[in-house]
Amino acid sequence: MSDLKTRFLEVYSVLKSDLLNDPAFEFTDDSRQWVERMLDYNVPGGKLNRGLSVIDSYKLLKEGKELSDDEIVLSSALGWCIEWLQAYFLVLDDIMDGSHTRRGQPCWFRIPKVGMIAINDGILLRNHIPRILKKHFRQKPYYVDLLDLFNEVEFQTACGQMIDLITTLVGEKDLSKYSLPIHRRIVQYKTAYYSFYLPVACALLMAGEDLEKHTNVKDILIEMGTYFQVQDDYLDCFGAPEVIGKIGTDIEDFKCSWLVVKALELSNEEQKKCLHENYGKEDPACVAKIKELYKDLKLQDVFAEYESKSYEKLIKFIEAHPNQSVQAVLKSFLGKIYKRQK
Ligand code: GPP
Ligand code: MG
Ligand code: MG
Ligand code: MG
Repeated sequence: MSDLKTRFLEVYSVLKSDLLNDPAFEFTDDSRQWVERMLDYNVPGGKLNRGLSVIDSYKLLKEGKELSDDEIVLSSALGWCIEWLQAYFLVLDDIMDGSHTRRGQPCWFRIPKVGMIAINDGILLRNHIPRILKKHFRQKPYYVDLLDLFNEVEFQTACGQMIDLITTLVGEKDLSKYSLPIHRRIVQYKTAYYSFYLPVACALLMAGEDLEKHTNVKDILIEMGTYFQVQDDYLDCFGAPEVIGKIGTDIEDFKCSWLVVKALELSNEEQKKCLHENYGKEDPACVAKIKELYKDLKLQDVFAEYESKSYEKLIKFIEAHPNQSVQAVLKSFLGKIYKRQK
């Protein structure tokens, strides 16, 4: 394991212990145990790309200079705030999507003793973020900007989640309303801001930068986040569950996924009929028919083409950026997700 990742994981234990001893609440042994188990189950088990990106980006912005202990702890704490945000979103998203597994284990709400307590656990995870920020950043000149950034991004994500959910109502009446522009709008809001813009924006704030001056960086990151969610949509159907750690539900859930939009674009009348008859049904036979159709339409090849085109386009955008360290930040991020299998 790289040294920074080890340091990053050490900071998790410190943050957890602070939260479990938060003087604003009189913990009992039971409540402390509940929170500890809930955190260990939901926060650290992912790829940690978003969290680690804060440290990586901050280091690159400092032109690769060795970071002081204090800088490592602070950038890790910000990285963990994003991982906490992600845990909060995922706990609730899995309830809304009726998912079964996440990160190779049952979704938190599927644990018999948890059930709908998971909703409150989601709220708790969300409330831990300002507590971490207060403890570590209250005295910093960029504290208000950090709080504002997390608020803005959370709002955008919740709006994205809303349109992800209500679009299925429109689709239920008429699947042919699903289109690439609608898909783009959903994924930009539900995924790109918190997964791509937020980590880099945190690093920029820590480095004393003014976010208003970095709108071009934001545009590139939103583009990258869109590409990332297309990958997520693709893996939902074509990924190996043991590798991605989750079983896809987009077909059953009638989602406006990149795959169904492409399928609608490429289908003849008969294939469209098959889509209309089988998309959005729980019945495994219907799901199998949709997957068959996706294969007949060679969506794997269509995706591979999209993937390499997106990569080329993003590299061009990045290389047009005037600042070399910003270019390095963006390229490092892109390198982590290009052709990902999970
Ligand atoms: C990913 O969508 C989007 C989120 C996890 C944001 C959720 C936002 C909330 C306000 C709860 P997805 O459902 O495609 O992700 P996955 O495939 O991982 O379930
Ligand atoms: Mg989901
Ligand atoms: Mg979802
Ligand atoms: Mg998905």
